[in-house]
Amino acid sequence: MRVVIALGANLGEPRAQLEEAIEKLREVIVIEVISSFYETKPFRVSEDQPNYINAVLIGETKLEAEQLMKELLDIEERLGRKRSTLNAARSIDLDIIDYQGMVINSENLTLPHPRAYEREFVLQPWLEIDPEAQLTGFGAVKELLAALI
Ligand code: PH2
Ligand code: MG
Ligand code: MG
Repeated sequence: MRVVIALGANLGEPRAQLEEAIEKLREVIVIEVISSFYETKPFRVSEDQPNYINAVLIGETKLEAEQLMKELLDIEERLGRKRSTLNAARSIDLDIIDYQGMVINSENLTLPHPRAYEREFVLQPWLEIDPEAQLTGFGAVKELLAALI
């Protein structure tokens, strides 16, 4: 299955943590393309936070979506992620943005990612690696991005 994964970090050594996460993701995803790393301002967070480093990658996985999500959470934990409040600063965040264009609304997983459409820090790197990208239910990534900036 073709998957689009967003990576982000704004604590510790964000670039090194993204690199390390990418190596661990290779255990479950055959990665085809990785975007540049973007330094971005914290978006919709309640307190003062450092800038983020964000990236997006596209690859193929044999895992089902829920299984893949579990693996992402496991990698976050191995990289030392501590969960506190929603949108708190973090050492690594791995989100499934799209899984083969599927729509899922389960207790543990909502696909496509429900906030991707308004996040420049996701749409910009995604467009870089797939100029034709479509966000299921929302439209062309190129147009979603243009609507934001
Ligand atoms: N992640 C969030 C909230 N806000 N802002 C930026 N720039 N980058 C992120 O990865 C990010 C954010 C919650 O996941
Ligand atoms: Mg996130
Ligand atoms: Mg997350």
